[in-house]
Amino acid sequence: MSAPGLPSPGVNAVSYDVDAIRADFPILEQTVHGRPLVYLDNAATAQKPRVVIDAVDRFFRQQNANIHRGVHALSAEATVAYDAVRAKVRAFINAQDDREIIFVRGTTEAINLVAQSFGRGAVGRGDEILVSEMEHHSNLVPWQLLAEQVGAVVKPAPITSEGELDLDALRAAFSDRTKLFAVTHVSNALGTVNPIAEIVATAHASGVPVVVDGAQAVPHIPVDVTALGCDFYAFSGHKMFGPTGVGVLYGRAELLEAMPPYQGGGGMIASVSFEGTTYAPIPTRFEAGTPAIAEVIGLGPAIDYLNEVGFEALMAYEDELVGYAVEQIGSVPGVRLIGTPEERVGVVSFVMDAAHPHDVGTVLDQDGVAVRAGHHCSQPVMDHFGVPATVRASFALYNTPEEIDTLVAGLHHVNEIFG
Ligand code: C6P
Repeated sequence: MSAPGLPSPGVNAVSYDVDAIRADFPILEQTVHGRPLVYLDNAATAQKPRVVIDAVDRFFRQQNANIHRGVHALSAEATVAYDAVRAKVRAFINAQDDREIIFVRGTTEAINLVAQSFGRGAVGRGDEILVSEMEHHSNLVPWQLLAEQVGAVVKPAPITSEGELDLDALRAAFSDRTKLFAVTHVSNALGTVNPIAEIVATAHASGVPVVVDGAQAVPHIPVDVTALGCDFYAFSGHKMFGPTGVGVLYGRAELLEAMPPYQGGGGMIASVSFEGTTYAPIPTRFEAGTPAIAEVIGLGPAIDYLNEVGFEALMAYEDELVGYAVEQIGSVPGVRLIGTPEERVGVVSFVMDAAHPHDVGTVLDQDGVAVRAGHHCSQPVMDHFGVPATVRASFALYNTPEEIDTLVAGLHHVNEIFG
C-alpha cells in the first residue's frame, strides 16, 4: 500500500505489514455513510485489536470474579491475571519495581491522584506549579484545583510559534518557589514530542519533581521512565489499543511510599477500626475499591501487541506516514498547519480559510473520514495560535497513505463546497 512519492511501508528497512495489522482490528472493516471507514481520531481513542477484545470477552465468560478478596478458584485466577498485567506494564515502561505501577481509570485520574496526594504535601502557600502551555486540560486543571486549595500559583511555561517548548524560557522559569513541573511527553493538539529527559534534568537541578503526561506518547514511542528520570508518568489504556476505564500512574517508589491515600475504601487498608485506620503498602494503598479488573486484564494483550509489532518498525512506518500527511495536508489551498514541531508523532492539526473546523469535520465525516474538530481540551494551545479550534487528524499504526489521500480529497471537497 503506497501513495505517489511515499515508499511502500512494506519495503522499509524494517518489515511492516500494514495490511496484516489492519486485519487484526475488526472495526476497520466497517463502512460509514457507505464509504470505507478512515479512522483518523486515534488521539481521542485508538481502536482495539482482536486479542484485546477476546481477552475482555474471555474474562467475562470464564474468569469473572473479584480480586484480592476471595479464596475460591475463580477469584484466585482473576487475581493472578490482574497482577500479571502490573508486571507487564512495569516492563513496558522499564520501571524498576511492580509496586511503582498503580492502576487508575486513566491519565486524568492519575494526574488528579498526584495533585491531591503528592501535591498537597509538596506545594504550599505562595509556591509555584510550573505547567507547560501545551498541556491537555487534564494536566492543567488538577494543578489549578490544587493551587486554589493551598494558595499556590500555576505558572505557564511558554511554547514557541512552532509549537515547541521554549527551553530557554523554561530554564528561566524555575525559581526557589517552584515546587512541581507538569509537562506532556507528546502534545495531543500539536503532536510535539518534548525532550523529557533533558527537561527532567533541568527541573531536578532546581530540586523540582516532574509529572509527565504520557497519554499520547505510549502508542507511538517506547517509554523508559528510568531513562527519562521523571518522578511520575501517567497514561491511558484506551489510547494504546487497550480498553477504556484503565490507566496507569507510575511513581517513584520512594515518593509513593511517603504519599497519603487518594481515596479511601476497600482494598487499600492494613486494618480498620474506629480508633484509627492504617493503610496498605503501595501500590494497593492507591487502588481503593474494586478496580477495573476486565479492563486491566485487557491492557495486557494491548502491550503484547505493541511489543510484537515492535517500536522500531512502528516508528519508522509512522514517521513516514505523518511526514506524508504533513506534506499533503499542508499543500491543500487555504490550509494553515497549526504547529510545525521538528519532533512530532501521531498528530497533524490545521485550520482552513474556507470553513470552520466543525464544518470541515462534518464534510469529512460524509466521506467516511473520522477526525476531531475542536479545541481538543487544550484551550491554552488554541489561544497561543489565535484560533478557537482546529481540525486534527491523528494516526495510529494501522493507518495508510491511501487514507491520507482520502482525507486530502475531502479537504479539496471542503474547498469546493465553501470556497
Ligand atoms: N485526549 C484527545 O482527543 P483520559 O481522558 O483520562 O484517558 O486522557 C486525558 C488526556 C490527558 N492527556 C493528554 C495529552 C490527552 O490527549 C488526553 C486525552 C483526548 O486529545 C480526549 S480529550
